[in-house]
Amino acid sequence: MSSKKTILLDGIKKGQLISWFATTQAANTNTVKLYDDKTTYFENSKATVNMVPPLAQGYAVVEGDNLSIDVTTSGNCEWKLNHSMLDLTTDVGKCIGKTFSLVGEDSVDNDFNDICISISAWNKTR
Ligand SMILES: [Ca+2]
Repeated sequence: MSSKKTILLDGIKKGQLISWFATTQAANTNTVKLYDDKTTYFENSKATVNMVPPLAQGYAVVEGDNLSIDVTTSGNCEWKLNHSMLDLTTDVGKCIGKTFSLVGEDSVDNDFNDICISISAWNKTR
């Protein structure tokens, strides 16, 4: 048995510049895929309790719509995922981007270090 969940990164849009950092600290083989309807930005797997090296890190300009993340674990438990999407704002409150954070638990000890993903997205001005 394995568990796969998909999260739509609604709020991060085509044309924004994104950067990402993802890692795992898990005995199971955990996989993260970041993609939209035009391209896949990365799809990597890790199966080690060492948090380094990271699962993935990089940047891109978002090419399509419906930017999404798939997280898959080879373990026997259903993923428990906590995630948030926040506005990046100017000093007067204008929204100029988003930050997305996710942590996940793939087993029963509830340390929520089995997956960790951070994505920042900024509006491109030209
Ligand atoms: Ca755990």
